[in-house]
Amino acid sequence: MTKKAFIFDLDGVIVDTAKFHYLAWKQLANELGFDFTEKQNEQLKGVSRITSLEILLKFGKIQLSNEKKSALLKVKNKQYLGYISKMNENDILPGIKSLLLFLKKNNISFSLGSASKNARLILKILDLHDLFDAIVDGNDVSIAKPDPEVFLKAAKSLHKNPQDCIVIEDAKAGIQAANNAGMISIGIGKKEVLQEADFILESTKELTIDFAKKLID
Ligand code: B16
Ligand code: MG
Repeated sequence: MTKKAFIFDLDGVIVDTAKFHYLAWKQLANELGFDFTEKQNEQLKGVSRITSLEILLKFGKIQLSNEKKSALLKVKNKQYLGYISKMNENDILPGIKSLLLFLKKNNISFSLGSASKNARLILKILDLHDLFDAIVDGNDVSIAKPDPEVFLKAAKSLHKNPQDCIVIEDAKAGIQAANNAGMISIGIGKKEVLQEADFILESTKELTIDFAKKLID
């Protein structure tokens, strides 16, 4: 049996919830009186909910009390939950389900390593929750990516050494977190954003079983 294990990010790797985060943040920005572009949204990927709001408010040059910030986080999450409740198994990104089933069948352990506090709910909506050997999400960590905490906790849950863990990530902050943890990092997305990754794939379609086999050999 291989010593290696996989750690999957959620948003942008298992499912494209990034578009829903963007819509909900954009709506909030518009309500606060400024616009929010897709390019600006790149900086929110992979970072925690509160850090996302702080980055957004900086774009809008707005300062708010902590009380107002928590009220806005609730509004944004409500909006976001509205979008994700309409998802189903068809929203799982290409190649992911077959890869997870392959890993399961071959006793290769895998965990989730996500910044999202909605991660468990999303995995349940996608009917993937029970496949995972461990789930570490935004409720389990105190320091956001690029800090390695989330991935180190995932490795610990899987009883694996960091250097034997392969992290699949779509965000710059997530690749940095994987590298900071001393893990193998696979970036899904644009080269310009993910240049620090050990391997870069354009989309999850390239995350094939053959590619996974080469990583664990
Ligand atoms: P929530 P990941 C991250 O998930 C998202 O990429 C990031 O955009 C979001 O702000 C963060 O989760 C928190 O999400 O509001 O659902 O708690 O990419 O680490 O799976
Ligand atoms: Mg992500």
